[in-house]
Amino acid sequence: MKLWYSTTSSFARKVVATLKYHQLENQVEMLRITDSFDPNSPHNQHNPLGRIPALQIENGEWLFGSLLISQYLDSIGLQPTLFPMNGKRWQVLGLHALVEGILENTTPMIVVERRFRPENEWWKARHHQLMERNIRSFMQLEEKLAKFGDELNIGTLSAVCLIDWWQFRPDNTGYDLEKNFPNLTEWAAKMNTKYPCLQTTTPTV
Ligand SMILES: N[C@@H](CCC(=O)N[C@@H](CS)C(=O)NCC(=O)O)C(=O)O
Repeated sequence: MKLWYSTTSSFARKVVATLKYHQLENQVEMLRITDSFDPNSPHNQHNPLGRIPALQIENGEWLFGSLLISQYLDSIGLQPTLFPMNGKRWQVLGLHALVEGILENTTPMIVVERRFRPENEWWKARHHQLMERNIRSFMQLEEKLAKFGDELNIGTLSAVCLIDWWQFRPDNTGYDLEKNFPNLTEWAAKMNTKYPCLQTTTPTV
C-alpha cells in the first residue's frame, strides 16, 4: 500500500495514527508531501480531489477521505477496533462528525484565506460566522468528550488531532484554543502521553 500524507494535516494524522495503532507501518510506503494546497504537489496525480490523505490499497485502487481510509486500515488491523460495533458506535461516529465538521468549517475558507490571501481580501463576515459555529462546536466537543474519558476510538483520536492542530497553527485560525478551552488542550496532552500512536504523530513542519 501507499499513503500520501503530510506531518501538518490533522486529517492525515488521523490516518497515520490509525496505521500506527494497528502496527501496519511495514505494509505501507509513506509518501510525504509538504504543501497539500500546491497544484503541482504529486498527490494530485492520484486524487482528483487534490487532497491528502490518499491511500492506495492492494488492488491498486486509491481511497480518499480520512474516515474511509481509517476504516479500511482498521478493518485489516489486528488490534481492537477503533470503530466499535456495540452501543457506543453512534456516539463515537457522532464525536468524529463533530470534529470533522469543525475542520471542514475551518480549512477550506479560514485557513486558506489567512494563509494565501492578503488580509484586505479576506471574507471576514464569513470567517466570523464560521468561528462562531466552531466555538459552539468546541463547547459541545467538551461535553461529548466527558463521556469517553481517556478511551481511544476514532472519535477521540480525531479530537486529539483537531485540538493539537489548532495549537500548532494558531496563525491559521486566529483563535487561541488553549486560552478559551483549557480542558480540551489538557485532555489532548494526556491522550498524547498515554497512547504511542498519538505521541509519535504530533504535528511538525
Ligand atoms: N474530508 C477530507 C479532507 C482532507 C483535506 O481537506 N485535506 C487538506 C489538508 S489538511 C488538503 O489536502 N487540502 C488541499 C486543498 O484543499 O487544496 C478528509 O477527511 O481526508
